[in-house]
Amino acid sequence: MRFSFVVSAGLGYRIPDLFETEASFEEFRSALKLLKRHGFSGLEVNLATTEEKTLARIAKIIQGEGLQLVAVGTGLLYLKRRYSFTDRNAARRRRAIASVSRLIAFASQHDAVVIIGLIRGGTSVSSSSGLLSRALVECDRIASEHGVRLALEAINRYETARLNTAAEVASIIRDDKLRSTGMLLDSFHMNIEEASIEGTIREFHEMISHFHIADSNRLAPGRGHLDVEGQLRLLKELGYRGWASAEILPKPDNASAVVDTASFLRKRGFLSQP
Ligand SMILES: [Mn+2]
Repeated sequence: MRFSFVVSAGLGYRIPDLFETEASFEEFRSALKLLKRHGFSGLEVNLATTEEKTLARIAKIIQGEGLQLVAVGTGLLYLKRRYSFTDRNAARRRRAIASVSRLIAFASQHDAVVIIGLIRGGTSVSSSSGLLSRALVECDRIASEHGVRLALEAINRYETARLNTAAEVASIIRDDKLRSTGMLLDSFHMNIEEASIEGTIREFHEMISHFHIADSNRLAPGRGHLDVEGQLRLLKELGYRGWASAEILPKPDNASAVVDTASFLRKRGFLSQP
């Protein structure tokens, strides 16, 4: 198991205007330098843009800093642009799928997974679950054409009305025969939805294609009351070989979030000295 850190306009190392202003590209570069210095080898971004030129520029910075892009999040397409797989408006559904498709092509150049999170839509249930299935089947087909894995995230009920638990994610993957789609488990969401976090990891570990770590309050591990160490030991014991990304609130600030996460992981032998 290897460790990465989210850099985005929202969670993780937060740059509010990320990839929207000139200055934000320089700040992005500084963020990567800090991650590298603290021993992280991977990075996860959440993208609201699918513009070729911007994606190429992002890739160049990541490469220049010697980090690996391990996951591309798509939730900002929903949060910033209101694109969703379950929108009643067909044009917006098309735009959601087309945008994810472009990010799948981008991810394929980096061996990164593409996260399917809030792009499924938020807490209002205004459409049939058929729309969600149709979009997932199409994205799964596009992903398989590109040799990319999708990571379908179980997200808590306060953020979305659909696929809140690992069991629900597992069912849709099986029922819709999604061959390029795995599961994304997130400590923070599991703590809200699952009867047992360890039990969930044990039951579904073979389907996990990406993992998010955070403590109970979504701060760095060790700053809340979850046994994040136990979760990581269990993943390791079960042979999980993917990435675990810190997706945490940058409190009190970005640098402390990185330093606290790195020192938690290093003290417990998960991260080696940089
Ligand atoms: Mn997450």
